[in-house]
Order: sequence, then structure tokens, then C-alpha cells
Amino acid sequence: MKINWFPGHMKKALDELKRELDKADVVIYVLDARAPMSCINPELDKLTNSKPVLFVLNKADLSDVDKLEQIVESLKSKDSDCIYLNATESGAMGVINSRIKALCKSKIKRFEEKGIKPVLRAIVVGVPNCGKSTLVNNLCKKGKAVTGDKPGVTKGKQWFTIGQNVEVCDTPGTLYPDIENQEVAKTLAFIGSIKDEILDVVELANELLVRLNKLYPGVVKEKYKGATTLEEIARVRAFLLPGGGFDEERAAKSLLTDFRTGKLGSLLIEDKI
Ligand SMILES: Nc1nc2c(ncn2[C@@H]2O[C@H](COP(=O)(O)OP(=O)(O)O)[C@@H](O)[C@H]2O)c(=O)[nH]1
Ligand SMILES: [Mg+2]
Repeated sequence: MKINWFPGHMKKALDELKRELDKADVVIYVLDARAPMSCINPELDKLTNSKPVLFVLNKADLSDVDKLEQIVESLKSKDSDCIYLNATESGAMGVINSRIKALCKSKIKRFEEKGIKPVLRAIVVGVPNCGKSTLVNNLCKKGKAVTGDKPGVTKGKQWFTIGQNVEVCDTPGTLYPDIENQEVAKTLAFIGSIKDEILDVVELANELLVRLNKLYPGVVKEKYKGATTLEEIARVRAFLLPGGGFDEERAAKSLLTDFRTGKLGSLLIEDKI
């Protein structure tokens, strides 16, 4: 299976994002905490044009927090900061506002010297389905940005005021443009960042089994009463085909859903770390 994961509308979104980025003081880069490094665009520096970046490892509730700590540290630098959170829980605004202000110290100082309190503009970027709109809603507490549990729900850019002197812009997801890197594509497919409709779910679920067995041996067996293959999962779940035999496709969908909803536990599914 070759995943074609940079369709036309993504290219358009990326071009539009580049234009919006010019207006922003700081980038909020939302990464899915179950696979944070796979969510990073290698062209990031070029895209952000050296603007400060706040990495937000979102969906931390579904990830392996022990492993996250290490990633948080690795993503901090002179011009970047990193936190992890669960955007569906209230209370993100305080921490995000204070980190944004710290990252924009020099702009604040420059303006305050002239007696002006500047408006700070933060643009929210990230792969589809990582929780950008959920985070923006959390920040403006009004449920304005449209969210949904599938890629491609946010179609155009949206600016909101969050607290005093800070504005946030929600953007449609932009995928990693390195179309050659199938390992990253696969990982993004596991976490639901690529539409299942364009994927072979049986193949994807088989790949997920391999990844899970490598990173978290025993998790699958424990969840599905000793089953380790899709056929065995189908047997355990009694997913039968009308003409006889076991329904592997149904087992595949069930495995992917169980993983994505955290029913297999809080897991970090990236192979590189
Ligand atoms: N468990 C969990 N689910 C989340 C979190 N943030 C977002 N979601 C869910 O992820 C799905 C995609 O969110 P959305 O904000 O539309 O993603 P976007 O495409 O990046 O804007 C929705 O079903 C959200 O409810 C989180 O921190 N934890
Ligand atoms: Mg969205």
C-alpha cells in the first residue's frame, strides 16, 4: 500500500497557511502526542520564517506520558517551548497565554517602550485531526471552531480573540509534505490523520499489529483474549462472514478504533524514539 497523503486541497491549505503565517507573531504547533515527531513538517523552519514556536503535544490522555517528558525537553530551544495537554479538558488558556507571552518577550518590550501594549497573534497549525480546533475552542471558551473526529473538518482560516491582547487563528490541517516517507505516512494513518477511505484498512491494521507488538508487546493479546492476528481477533469477537470464515476487515476496523480511542491503553506509537 502506497499512501498518497498530500492531496490537492492540502497544497492549497499550505499556500494559504504561508500567507497567514506572515501576520502571526508566534506559531502554536499542535502535535498528536501519540506520534509527535511524525506530525512535524521537516520544512517547518522555512514555513515559520524563524517565528517562535509553542509545540503543544495534544491528546496526552491517549499517550504514554513517561515517554512524553523526554520529547517535551527535546523540542524546547531558544525560540521554542513545549507543553503537553488534553485539549478537551478546560484550563488550557492560562498556560498557553503565559507561554505565548514569554515567547514574544522582545515584541512586548519593544512596544512597551513606546507605551503600547501589543496584540499578539498566534497561528495554530498541525496535521489534520490532531485537535487544533478543539484547542482553539478551549482557548476562546465559546465553542466557535468546528471540530470533528475525522480529517478535513476545518475548511478555512478563522481568527479569534482569546483573553486580552492575544488572538488565535485556527487553520485547516497541513500534512507533512515529504510524500516519500511512508513510515511517517503509516504512523499518521494509525492516529487517524489520513482519511481511512483512501487506505487499505486490513493492511493498515496489520502494520499496526506489528508496531504494537514491537513497542508494547502483550497489549494486543491482553485486550483480545490471547489473539494476535486479525483473524484471531475476528474469531474472539465472533465477526463472522455470511458465507463462512472470519471477517478480518471488521476486525481491522475494530482494532484501529480501539487504538484511536485509547481502549488499548495510553500509547506512544512512534518507532523512532
Ligand atoms: N482524547 C482526546 N481527544 C481529543 C483531544 N483533542 C481533540 N480531540 C478529539 O480529536 C478529534 C479531532 O479534533 P479537531 O479539533 O477537529 O482536530 P483538527 O482537525 O486538528 O482541528 C475530535 O473528535 C476531538 O474531540 C484530546 O486532547 N484528547
Ligand atoms: Mg480543525
